[in-house]
Amino acid sequence: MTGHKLRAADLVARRLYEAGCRFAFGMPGGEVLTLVDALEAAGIRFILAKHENAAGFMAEGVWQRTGAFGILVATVGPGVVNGVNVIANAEQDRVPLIVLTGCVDATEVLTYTHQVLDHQQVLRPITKESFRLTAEGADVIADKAVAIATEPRAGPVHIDVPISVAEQTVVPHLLRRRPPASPAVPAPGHDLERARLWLDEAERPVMIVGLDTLADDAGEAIERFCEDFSVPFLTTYKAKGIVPEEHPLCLGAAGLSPKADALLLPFVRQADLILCVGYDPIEMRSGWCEPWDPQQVHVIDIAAEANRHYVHQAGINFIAHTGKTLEALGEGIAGRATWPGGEVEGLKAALAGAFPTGEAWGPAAVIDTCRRVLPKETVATCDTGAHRILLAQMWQTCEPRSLLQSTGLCTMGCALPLALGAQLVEPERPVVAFTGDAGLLMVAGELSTAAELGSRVIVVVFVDASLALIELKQRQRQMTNAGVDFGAHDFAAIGRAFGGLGHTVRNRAELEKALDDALNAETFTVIAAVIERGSYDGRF
Ligand SMILES: Cc1ncc(C[n+]2csc(CCOP(=O)(O)OP(=O)(O)O)c2C)c(N)n1
Repeated sequence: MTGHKLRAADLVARRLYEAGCRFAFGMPGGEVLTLVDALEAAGIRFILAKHENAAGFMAEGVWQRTGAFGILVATVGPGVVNGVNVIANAEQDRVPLIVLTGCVDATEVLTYTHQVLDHQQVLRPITKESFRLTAEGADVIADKAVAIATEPRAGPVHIDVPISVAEQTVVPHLLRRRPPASPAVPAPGHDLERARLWLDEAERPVMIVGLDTLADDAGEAIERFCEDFSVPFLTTYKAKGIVPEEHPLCLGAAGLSPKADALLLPFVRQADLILCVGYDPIEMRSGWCEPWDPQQVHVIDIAAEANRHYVHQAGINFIAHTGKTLEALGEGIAGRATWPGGEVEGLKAALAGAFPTGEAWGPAAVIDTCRRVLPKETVATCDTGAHRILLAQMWQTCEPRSLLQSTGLCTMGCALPLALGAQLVEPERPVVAFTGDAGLLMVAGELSTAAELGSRVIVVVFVDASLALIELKQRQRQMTNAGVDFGAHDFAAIGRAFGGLGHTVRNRAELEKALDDALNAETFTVIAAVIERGSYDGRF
């Protein structure tokens, strides 16, 4: 198909629009102005963030809630390197992200050095692919970038766009489009038959559900399989809610909590069949390294990619769609009662006891109060730190992608921008960002973006004037207190300074009132929940 000529930047923008994108985030410099112009012309709204890193998390928030991958725009030199953290996050957290950067033309670079660095060399180790746009190849590069970013496991793809190439006009090659691949299912044969036999024999099966299942939309298949074969399941933090967590077979989430691991790992080690379903161990801490002996127990691994991590091993590995594979495994096999000693009920009771909700005040009381007051359909985001470990264990979700966080890279500074992205595409849904005080200080400038977007995000800050998680580790190692405590600031006033509401709360009743006000507010709200230093001790 031929057509009239377009700028190369327009071809990229049109492909991204065709793929469903309606928002791009970033901070422009002169080198990306043509790109911004092309995105807007294609129907993709460009939103100015106050830091490229936050821009990338806003893009992720949009993707998590709409399925349309995000776009990060960064300008030459400082703009690109400011985005490194969120691009690495997209790679480790399996987030599809198109990174558009502006660069100086190859010929100019021969006699010009200001701000010039090799963007591709910086970003290659943390992207699935890095392209340098050519005018004639613009359409194909855009299509390849979309395909590579979105195919499992998803991740970031970089397109470096030389200034003059963006402007060059070319005829599009619209026929060079690659449709997404059909889901893979296990081929009939020895492995499938053996796996079915193991399922048929299992008396103590357990399932570990991970993030590939989100991409596969496998929630219903998992729920049916677990019910049919009485399989208790635990999830990683990212997979929380893939089956509503109130399900009687749900053992909650595993990830960063030693307390939870101390209960979950021994249970998993008692199993006679372990089903790893879309389980990507990048989310897990060291307790989950070689947690079982595959010679001693039947382990079936169903994942989007071959096991190159060697964090655990399985007797049978399927690289396939998780939901379809469970269907193939279970076909024609009769279910049976499992775990005859009441181990599942015992474990659930022990887990509930490990994370009590009854304290008068403190971080667990903040989480418990928020969970009770905020509507069930609330989307929550969470930053990195002590508060997240507790929250990821305590915050029950009833749908997938409703607790957003950085679980692979585990970076600070993600909760507020993730929430802004999520709220942008679902303005009617309550969105709450939980963050430590240091994490909020990293991205406080985005409260300005919250105001500009008219966002009604609720930001709950755990204020203890401390890097609680690191302070705890320092103390546990009997080291001198150094570099982990900082000033107590008036976060409510900071919220008000940016045009939102601000509340400081010191007990459950004040928090309830502040949440009620926030739910009815026309602006964003910052709720500063003041807790004691050291109040996470023994909590997770
Ligand atoms: C960008 C980044 N820098 C440093 C760290 C290491 N780190 C992990 S948790 C943490 C403390 C966070 O403090 P705060 O936001 O106050 O949360 P809290 O631990 O008090 O809940 C730090 C510094 C990180 N994960 N990410």
